[in-house]
Amino acid sequence: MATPLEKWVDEQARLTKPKKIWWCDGSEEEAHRLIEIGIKEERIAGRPIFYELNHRTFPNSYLHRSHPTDVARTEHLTYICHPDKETAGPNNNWMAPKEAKRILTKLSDGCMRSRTMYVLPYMMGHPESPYAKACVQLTDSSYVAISMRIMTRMGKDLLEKIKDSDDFVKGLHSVGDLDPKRRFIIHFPEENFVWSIGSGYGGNALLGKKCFSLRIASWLGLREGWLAEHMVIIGIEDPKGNITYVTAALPSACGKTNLAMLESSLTGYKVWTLGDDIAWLNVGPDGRLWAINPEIGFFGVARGTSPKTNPNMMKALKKEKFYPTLFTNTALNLDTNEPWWEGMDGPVPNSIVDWQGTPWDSSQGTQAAHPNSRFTVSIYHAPTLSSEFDNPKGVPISAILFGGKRMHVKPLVVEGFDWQNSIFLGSRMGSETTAAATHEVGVVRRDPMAMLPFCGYNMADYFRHWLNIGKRLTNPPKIFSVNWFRTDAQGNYLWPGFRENIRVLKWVVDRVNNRVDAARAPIGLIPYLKDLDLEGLNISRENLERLFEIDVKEWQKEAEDIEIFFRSFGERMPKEIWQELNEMKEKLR
Ligand code: SAT
Ligand code: MN
Repeated sequence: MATPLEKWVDEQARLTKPKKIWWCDGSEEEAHRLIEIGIKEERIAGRPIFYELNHRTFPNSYLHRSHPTDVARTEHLTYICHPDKETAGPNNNWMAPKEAKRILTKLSDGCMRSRTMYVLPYMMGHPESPYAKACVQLTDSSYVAISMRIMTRMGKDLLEKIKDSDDFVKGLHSVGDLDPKRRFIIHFPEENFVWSIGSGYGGNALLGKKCFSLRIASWLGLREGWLAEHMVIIGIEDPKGNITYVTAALPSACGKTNLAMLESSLTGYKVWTLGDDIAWLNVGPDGRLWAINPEIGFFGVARGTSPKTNPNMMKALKKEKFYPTLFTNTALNLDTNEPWWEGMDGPVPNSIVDWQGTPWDSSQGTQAAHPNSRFTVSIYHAPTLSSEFDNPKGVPISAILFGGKRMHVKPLVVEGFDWQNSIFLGSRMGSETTAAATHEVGVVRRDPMAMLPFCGYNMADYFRHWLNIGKRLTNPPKIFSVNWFRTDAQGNYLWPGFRENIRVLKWVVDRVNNRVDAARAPIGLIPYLKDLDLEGLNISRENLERLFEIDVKEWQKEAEDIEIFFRSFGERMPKEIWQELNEMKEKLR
């Protein structure tokens, strides 16, 4: 008798019509075989899936070049198909589930013809964690199969676990013909099912990542009483050896990976890495908030990564390793056969092809590496990996940071007055858009808790859920907003960022431990400058004051913009959040 999994795979195969079905076991030999096939046999739009890179300097690393129109998440083609539109909310695209299935069925008919369907059994979360979820993705891309092996706990032992049960998260993925007109990333939260066609790009195609671990998981979290968040998880060790665990939500391509692996500029302080993208947060029996990272890899932005901005990542990328590491849409140094990107240290190499394989030189005025070029690398290669990473219980969180990229308006760091005010602080976040999704880059949009593209239901209900979680926390984390990106009148960054961000983290830890006071401003609590450790940092008093300046006129405009956003949620918006906005406006008067 066929198991529910076998039946499901069979049904999908009858629709998509692959030439063969390959049940992946997650082994190292299999990964090598898949890469070999990707180099020698498999083709997408006529080109190989992988190119071998210089294994002396970048051990076990491969380059992947995507279709030129398939370089980022496509939010306008991403849908959340709850039975009713209201549940999806104004923050999501919506279609009736039946209609979505009709469209997808048509597009998927025979979409894997002459291709292999890979069956990927994987776990999000440590297998011994009560929060872990069993998942199976089908895909016709070896790039996706290898990426999923790096990013998730993949293996055939999971098939043993699933056995006769129907309780696993399903993902059906095909690159289709890569035509954006026939591209859809569609979620069926009621069925724990994601169906994606027409893209091979990370966030559109690695269905365990944004699709399941954020969009579907956030919906599960609402019903089961937990949170799935777009957050870094780190441990901050102080000179006495005490470790404070912190999560930080920042929109895509705003420096989460650099923060997760921060190399401290303050002696005695050290940052330990637990995750760079996704945190699942649960209320523990002790009344604290506990975090696990459901992933085991990084899918980070390559451009700008260097020994200066992220020395620990450079070490991870060059480490001798068993897991493969993938580089996607970086440029290639033809002399050395190494990946290259703008912002990597050292002189521009002589002989370069760009992210599409076309000869390139810097006088062209074009970009060699795509702005959203990426690496996919195992977290076990991070020299900063926390010893708690594989603890199925996770780590207790003492502080949460909500961030965004704002050239103006927002101070370096602000603390919420209390839980309710802090949820307002998270919900009012805005950020300049980046190349991680296909849209105009650099315009400010509201991005509450950095979850706008990832919340799998109505965000008004999401704010309510955060408020409710707070009621169950007897020992809640303190909540802060951060902004590393404020500029002066000439557009120069006021704050050096990167390793110097430890100075902000240190203040956060001091606040958590009630070691320092803070000043009450209309928008929250801000540091007294004397409490910031600026030892050895070359920053003018003027710049420092600018970093914390609260311009009442700018903030009144900000409040208007926040209000317009909140209004889009109508009656569903929690009155507590309105109350906080009104109080802030009052204080700004
Ligand atoms: O492509 S992903 O969505 O996985 C990365 C990101 O945009 O955060
Ligand atoms: Mn992300």
